[in-house]
Amino acid sequence: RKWETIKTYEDIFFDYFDGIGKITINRERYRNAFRPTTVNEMSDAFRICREDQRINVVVLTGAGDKAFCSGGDQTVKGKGGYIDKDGIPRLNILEVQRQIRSLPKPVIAMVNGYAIGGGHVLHVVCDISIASENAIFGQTGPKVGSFDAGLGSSYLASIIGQKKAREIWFMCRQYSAAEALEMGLVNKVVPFDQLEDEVVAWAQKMQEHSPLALRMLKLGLNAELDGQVGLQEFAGNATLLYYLTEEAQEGKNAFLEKRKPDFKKYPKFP
Ligand code: 2NE
Repeated sequence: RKWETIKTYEDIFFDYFDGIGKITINRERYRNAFRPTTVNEMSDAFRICREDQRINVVVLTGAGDKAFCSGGDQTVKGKGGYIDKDGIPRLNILEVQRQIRSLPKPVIAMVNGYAIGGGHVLHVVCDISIASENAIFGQTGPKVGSFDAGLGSSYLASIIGQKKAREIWFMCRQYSAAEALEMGLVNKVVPFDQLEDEVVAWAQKMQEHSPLALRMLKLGLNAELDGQVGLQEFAGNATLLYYLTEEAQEGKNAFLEKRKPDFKKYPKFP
């Protein structure tokens, strides 16, 4: 399989193959921990994934065979957040979480090792998680002076249940891929050397299906949990579909032609 580079960055790889955009955190030295630069680059790549007409499915992973992502880079954690070259503390990973959630295309976490801390949250917010047998899952926040009480907790609880989510956060234990599968935290576990093949097969299967149908399903599943913001996203997509109708075109055309619109001629769908 030949991945072609979409864009070159400092901390991530961003590649394309057969309708798939693959974002790889490339900081093996730190178990693929993210610093603000990493996060800015991920954010840029996710924005491109949203716009690029060739990309139907996005894959998020980490470089090497040890870690998917070990969360925020503790070596640059200062007062108020993670500090980058500009000296300003940031927690910009939350923006990437929101990007993954609202991206109108499926996002698959290809979990190739440790998914820990903020790295665990990243796989949680992806639509699908496929893990290798050596993957290990867990939160460490309360042990290292941090927490993610947002999607990292509430969405986690909606996936695996309140008791288990509280256990994961309060105990800060590590869980095997088999345990993750058992609790519904991942969709499938495969041997490490089959991981990418499996993920690509899932991505190809999804690409046989209607992109608009997948898009509306993702947004509907989000909307159930996301309150007014979920409704706003869902409604935005309903507007998109409405703009494709003759009925909506009539409104705009009548305005431009300075006449009264005639909406009566369009079919009603009971
Ligand atoms: C990931 C884990 C369990 C791996 O353990 P192991 O034994 O395989 O590797 P080791 O030796 O711990 O790590 C290898 C090198 O990577 C660095 C280590 O310090 C070590 O460096 P050297 O000793 O060789 O110099 N490294 C690993 N993770 C790092 C990190 N996150 N930041 C900086 N350097 C890191 C084990 O390494 C581990 O437990 N890592 C820390 C996990 C963690 O606590 N992450 C932060 C959670 S908080 C968070 O991510 C967060 C949040 O809570 C809310 C919002 C945003 C972020």
